[in-house]
Amino acid sequence: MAVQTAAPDVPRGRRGRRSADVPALVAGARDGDARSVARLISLVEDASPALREVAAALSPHTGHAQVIGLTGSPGVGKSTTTTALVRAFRAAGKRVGVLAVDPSSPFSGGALLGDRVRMQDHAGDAGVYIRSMASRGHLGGLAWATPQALRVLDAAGCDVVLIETVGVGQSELEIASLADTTMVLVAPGMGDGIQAAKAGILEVADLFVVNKADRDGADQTVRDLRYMQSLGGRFAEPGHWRPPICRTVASREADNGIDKVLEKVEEHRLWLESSGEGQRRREERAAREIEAIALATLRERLADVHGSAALGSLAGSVVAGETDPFRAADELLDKL
Ligand SMILES: Nc1nc2c(ncn2[C@@H]2O[C@H](COP(=O)(O)OP(=O)(O)OP(=O)(O)O)[C@@H](O)[C@H]2O)c(=O)[nH]1
Ligand SMILES: [Mg+2]
Repeated sequence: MAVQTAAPDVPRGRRGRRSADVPALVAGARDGDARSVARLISLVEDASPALREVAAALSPHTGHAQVIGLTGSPGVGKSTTTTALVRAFRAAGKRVGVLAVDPSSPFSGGALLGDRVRMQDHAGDAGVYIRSMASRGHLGGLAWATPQALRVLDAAGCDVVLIETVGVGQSELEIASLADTTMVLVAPGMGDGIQAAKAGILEVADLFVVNKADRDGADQTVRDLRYMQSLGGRFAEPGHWRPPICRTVASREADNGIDKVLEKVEEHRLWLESSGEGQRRREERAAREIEAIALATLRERLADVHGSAALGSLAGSVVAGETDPFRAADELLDKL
């Protein structure tokens, strides 16, 4: 893939102040220029003034990528599995984007740095784009920034985008819900199955992957998952997708079970298409995105000088008993 553009890269920390040549960046990204992709992601995740222009320029080129989410407890093997999947998709000639999202980490080092090191496998391959995202510094949070980064990778021509996120709480579930297909990884002996059920992760799984199947207890973990599935859930409805359970040893180069995972992902993709569920999920995703943007905009307006002055005077009226907080809220919304 030719490296094409000469778009200037703005140093982090001063982003957004210098104006970006958005059309050139989008053209560069579509030509596979990694620096243009990086710059576009920075512009969207930092909510730069160019954000709207970027979003408008990207939208005609989106809707192509197959989005696959990987979630699970820390250390279960998400990055290793991601690396194995990237290898498999590359072997099939696909362009691949990877978003490694770490909602729990306020720092940019630690686990993410580890991810980057392991991902060096793919360094220098122009058909792979890898980006780590941590919660620090994002105006609207990761739940807001991740779909925007996804759009950039989609528009840049990625056939597949893999999103890795640690499964520990609600925001991860939101991020997982960005995916067309969500894989929940568990490992033997980690008590993951039970934890997963608690976290509601069972509900988001389209596919279970019992990784580290080379360890003792893999059979038991599979049985635990089957048992939990037998208790019901959305997949108990007729015609609904029943999440298959695959075993992998992601750390092995060959005979690692990844082929089976890919097979199941493809089956799920076909089911999404034939059942209409794929379209439904994409629309729901877009609806949430619109809602998040609208709410962020409202919050911004509330915080600006005009909004906070109005809020202050209404608060006075409520304290004085001249109005109630519900009427005051209506008035505030009218003023905005
Ligand atoms: N025995 C065995 N070890 C594995 C397997 N897959 C991954 N590992 C090892 O497990 C450790 C954690 O793997 P990662 O891929 O970093 O796990 P992760 O889920 O991405 O971890 P975090 O991003 O920190 O949550 C590494 O030392 C891997 O080499 C496997 O199938 N079998
Ligand atoms: Mg990882």
